[in-house]
Amino acid sequence: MKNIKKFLFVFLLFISVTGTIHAEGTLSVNLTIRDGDNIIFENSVPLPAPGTIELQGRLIDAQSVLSVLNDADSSSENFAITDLVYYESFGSFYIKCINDKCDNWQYTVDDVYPFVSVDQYILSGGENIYLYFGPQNRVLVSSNSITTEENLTVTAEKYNYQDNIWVIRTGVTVGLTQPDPDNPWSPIEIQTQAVSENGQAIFSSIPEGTYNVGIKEDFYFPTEALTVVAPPPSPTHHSSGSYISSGSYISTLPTVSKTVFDTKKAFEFLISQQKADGSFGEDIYTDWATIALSSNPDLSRLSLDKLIKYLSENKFTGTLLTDYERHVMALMSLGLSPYNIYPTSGGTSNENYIQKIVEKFDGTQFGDPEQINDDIFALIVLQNAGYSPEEEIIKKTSNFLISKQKENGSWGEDIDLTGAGIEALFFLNLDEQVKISLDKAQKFLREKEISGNWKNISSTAWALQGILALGENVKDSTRGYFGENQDEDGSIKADNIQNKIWQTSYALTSLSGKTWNQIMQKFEKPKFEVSQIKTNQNQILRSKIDNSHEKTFVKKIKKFQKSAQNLEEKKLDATQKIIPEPIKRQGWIKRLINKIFSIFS
Ligand SMILES: [Ca+2]
Repeated sequence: MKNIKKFLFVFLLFISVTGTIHAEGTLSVNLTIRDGDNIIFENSVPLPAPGTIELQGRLIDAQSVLSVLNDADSSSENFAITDLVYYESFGSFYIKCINDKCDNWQYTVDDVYPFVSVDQYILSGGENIYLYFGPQNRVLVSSNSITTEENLTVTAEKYNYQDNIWVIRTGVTVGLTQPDPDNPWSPIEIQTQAVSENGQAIFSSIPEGTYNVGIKEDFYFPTEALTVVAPPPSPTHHSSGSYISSGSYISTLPTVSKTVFDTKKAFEFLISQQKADGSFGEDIYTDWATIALSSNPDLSRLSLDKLIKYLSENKFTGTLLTDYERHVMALMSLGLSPYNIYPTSGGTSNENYIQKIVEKFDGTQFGDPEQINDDIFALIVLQNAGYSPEEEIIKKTSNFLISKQKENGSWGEDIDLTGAGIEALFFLNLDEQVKISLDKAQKFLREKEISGNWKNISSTAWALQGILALGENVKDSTRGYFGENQDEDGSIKADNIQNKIWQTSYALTSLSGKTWNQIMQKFEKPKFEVSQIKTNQNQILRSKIDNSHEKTFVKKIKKFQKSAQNLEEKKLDATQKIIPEPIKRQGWIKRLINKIFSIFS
């Protein structure tokens, strides 16, 4: 009781002090009212004296937000509260319309969304009040209508009302819901997923039906509608829209009949070309076919098993940096480690491919300073191999890539590279500079698009990689384009069988709706540790390695190299196991670790 009295005393003192200040005419609040691009009011408004005012026959606090708004309304010609509604059930006023905009006004005080209505938030002077029209948060869906075979990318965003832009929202869960007939206030969650640090969640294999897509934390309000239908059953369908170069959709009447690409038949063609040893001929064809087949394991399980065997047992013969990068993409698509830490028995391919690639970094860029494709694919590979956006090698390479971007947004005026470049940089899109680069590149691709394609199969496939990375879906017109170029045997038409394999692989990969990054499995940087040791000597070696610090590492390794060689000679059964964990130290220590492993190979 004593405390309450004390509080009341302080409170009354506070009121009397603030009242005094007001009497001297010094108290005011800042008010900004925004409707999209337009600031319709921005000024300081005097805080009325304590007391009450009458609105619609009701008394409200003269120092409430509503009272201040009412004063601003009276003093400004730019805005007017055109519909103010009182709800008996809540005992509160609600600003329904300002000017001609209704039902979606939000307000903040000092950048906080109050939990009380505008007539019940009492001001004390000096506050910044912001009133804006439109939702506080939103979700974007890559399409409102997809088939069960397509992915749905959902992006969570929040409105930055001070700058009138939408920014990524993280830390929330996206849900696909359906109404619960027994409980109108709580929908049934069909699928949920936390958003990534890019504010995105990707859903696949969504059953046929209609859904509302929203944010769990917002109690699924507002939502986007989603319809999921079965894939078109007949070989023909009608185009429902086309893209114009300005980047916006225009509706066209469903008059153009196009051939749909037959995915199953294309897979059957590709699988039919697999050789007895599991390969598809030369490395380049094998690698691209591997990525394509990995995009849909359900249709190519046996084929993938043969590829795993082939790639585990046959030495890679590539020489160029880009050969290695492409090959690693294939390995990772199959779930084989690019650090090659689990060589299969009798295998010869126990090579650390990531090391091979990283060695080609010259401090600024990868490989040839005149080329950017080697940099693009280095970024694509490394982001799936445990490298984070914060690492110097990633930052420098992305800076190099951005420095090579043309004014028109392309890389090398080239559609293919621009598509791949978007995919390489997208994971860094929290960076402002990268965001701008991605926007420019996206604009370039849109400008070059002709009715859903980019002139030829490979350019269309690579452009799509960029488009998919940005969270968009493959359009019907694009599927139609691939369909028009499909041969009777299921392949993409080409002048020889190798090119058929190559082009069909490109087509299948991009039409899967998955990016290379999504097809590739993720690997962490390994920390090398020898385990499952069966001999005393190995136990000693292991404990020495484990206990050694970096400073004394070299010495210890040299010391134990000899005994390790002995082990090899004796062909003891030493197996190795890697515990994935980031390695911060690079360079010499990595080479050293490799040396240790070459001992056991
Ligand atoms: Ca380069």
